[in-house]
Amino acid sequence: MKTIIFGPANAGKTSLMRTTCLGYNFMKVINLKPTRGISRENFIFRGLLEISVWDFGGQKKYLERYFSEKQRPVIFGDVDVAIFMVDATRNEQFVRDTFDKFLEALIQNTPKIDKIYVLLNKIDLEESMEDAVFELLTKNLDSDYRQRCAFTPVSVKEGSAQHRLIEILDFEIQISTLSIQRLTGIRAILDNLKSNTKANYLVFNRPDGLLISSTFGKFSLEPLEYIKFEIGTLDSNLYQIYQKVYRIENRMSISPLELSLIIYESEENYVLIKEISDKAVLMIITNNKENNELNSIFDLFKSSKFKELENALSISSI
Ligand SMILES: Nc1nc2c(ncn2[C@@H]2O[C@H](COP(=O)(O)OP(=O)(O)OP(=O)(O)O)[C@@H](O)[C@H]2O)c(=O)[nH]1
Ligand SMILES: [Mg+2]
Repeated sequence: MKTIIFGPANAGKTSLMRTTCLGYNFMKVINLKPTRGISRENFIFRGLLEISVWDFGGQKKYLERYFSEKQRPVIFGDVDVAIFMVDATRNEQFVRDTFDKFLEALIQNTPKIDKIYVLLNKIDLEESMEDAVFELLTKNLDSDYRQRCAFTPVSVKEGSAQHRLIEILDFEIQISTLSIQRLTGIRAILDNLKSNTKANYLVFNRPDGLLISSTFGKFSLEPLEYIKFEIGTLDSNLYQIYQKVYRIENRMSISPLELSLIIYESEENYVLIKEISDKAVLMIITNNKENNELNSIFDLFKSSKFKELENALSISSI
């Protein structure tokens, strides 16, 4: 699914892409360099939808190239999701000119595109003039173009831009038959696991950290829609220590992948975190603290149902 994130320099396009699709936090993208030309990356969004994100460097020298006769069809053809992003602190005619050229090139090369998402970013800043920028972009805009555009004031820093992008891509999941088939398969396995153990199961995708499916219902259900499992939780020096202990005991070394289960304990239940290959993380919340509940979960890891879950998740990453 071709997803383009277009707009003038410094709008926050790369920051949005990295924080949403790679699960980075804002601090990690604060020192990004301007994107040089086009950067294309493939992701499996939410473990369900294959997306190819085209992130465009917005400096003037690149913009001219994108609109050239030669590049237009390649760049603006066959677009599935179109996002135009601007820095809402910049109320400049140049931004409008770029928007006009963008709309024209997009609609000419992908006439069927019926939603164009326009993000007015950086509203966390005091200098943000999102209302004026909205005026700038919509004044005397062709009514057909206007109808296709959905404007949203957002902030990558505060997270609302990521929520908007997730909402946009979740909508695409819901209209993709293949994604829905994958989802139905995974959900059926989780429900089956639950019926054997009473625990609740949640599967999170790597690397975006978003929920793929759970025994609580739809992934887009509040309050789980935007929740992110921070994979970093599993990264610690545990493996190093473990390896040293192994050496003391003169045993063969073991790969970090085989250290893949963490158990937390609360007053009322256990929370188990298990890595499923490098594609997903399974969280299990037990219903009680009885030993046989834990034992049946351990049995499950060795069972064919668990293999089925692994397979279902790896199929979703082809
Ligand atoms: N305050 C604030 N700063 C932001 C926000 N989003 C991005 N930035 C900052 O804006 C700067 C530019 O962000 P980028 O993501 O590199 O912008 P870009 O649109 O990819 O820029 P080009 O690649 O040159 O086209 C970075 O310093 C970001 O940290 C936001 O919501 N609020
Ligand atoms: Mg960039």
